[in-house]
Amino acid sequence: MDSSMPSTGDCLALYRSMQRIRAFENAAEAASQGGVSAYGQEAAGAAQVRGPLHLSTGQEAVPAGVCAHLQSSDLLTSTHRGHGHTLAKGADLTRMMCELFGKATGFNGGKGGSMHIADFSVGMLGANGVVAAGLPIAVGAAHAQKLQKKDAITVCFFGDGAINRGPFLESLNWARVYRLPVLFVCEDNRWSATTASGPMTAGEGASARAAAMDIEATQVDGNDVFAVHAAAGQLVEQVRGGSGPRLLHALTYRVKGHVSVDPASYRDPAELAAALDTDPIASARRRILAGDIATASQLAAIEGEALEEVQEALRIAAAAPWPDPGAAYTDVQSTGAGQWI
Ligand SMILES: Cc1ncc(C[n+]2csc(CCOP(=O)(O)OP(=O)(O)O)c2C)c(N)n1
Repeated sequence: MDSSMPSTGDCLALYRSMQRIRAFENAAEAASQGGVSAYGQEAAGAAQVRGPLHLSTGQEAVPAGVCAHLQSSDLLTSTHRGHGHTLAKGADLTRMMCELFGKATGFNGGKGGSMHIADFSVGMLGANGVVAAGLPIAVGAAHAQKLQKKDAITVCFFGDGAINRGPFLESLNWARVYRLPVLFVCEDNRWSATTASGPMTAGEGASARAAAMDIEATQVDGNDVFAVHAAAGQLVEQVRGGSGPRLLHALTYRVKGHVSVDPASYRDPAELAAALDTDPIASARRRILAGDIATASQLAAIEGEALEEVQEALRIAAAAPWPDPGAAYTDVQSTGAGQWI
């Protein structure tokens, strides 16, 4: 077996994790268009998911490889592109689909949608529509873990665009000064909405900025799930052991547009074509087969299970009840009184 690969069980678990994320997002995208999924299954009727979705297609190896090392007591903050983080952290796939459908059985009772999904029961503290806003939340959570002398750690996902915002600097500084148990994970997909990140970023990017604050950083091919798994394993172990913060800089690529309704006509088709050659699921499949770790039919079965699970989630979400109209007046804060209603 290729020595850079983990055990058979871990290889297949990573493959399954990526397939579940891909299947979920393909189905959610189809449901948002009222169309047909990439697999030919009908998402009946008009759009069942209202509003555009930020899809992480092509980036699945990063959450799969990192979250494989986490327990449900560990905490995680996410971004606007958070379906993969949420699933890899162990949140319920069907409840996430219900949330996208706006149904009462969703994680936020249908009020949050894709960009506000949270599941505290598995340590998923929330997606976040504000770029870089997850960083200070993660650092606060990690500070609480340290004060409470917990073994748990916090993982903080953010994009390459987020490193050009102030909260990145503030959060890394605070985490280093207090030696907090936090792993920062930069998912560098080379784009910040419609702007290429490279020309907008001074210096060498996330790893160099971490180094400037005395935070050890590792750069990894974020489309190689086995490399992400190995690198994240080392960093998680260090952070759990009391090293203080670490940063993982994962180089990947955003295959779809910024949102599901964005055709991304601003980018060079050759760039996309090159990126598709390094698709993390196809690459993992090739390596698993070449290493005789599993057969093609075993991998097909894993993919089939993921597709079935998602189809069942679509059925449940479609049949689930809408929130009671009265619920619109709950979970709101009276700004004058500072009280939750
Ligand atoms: C503070 C803030 N500024 C601008 C936006 C608009 N916006 C949403 S996503 C995005 C790009 C973020 O790029 P990156 O952090 O690399 O994440 P990616 O979308 O590539 O996953 C921008 C500018 C926002 N949501 N929040």
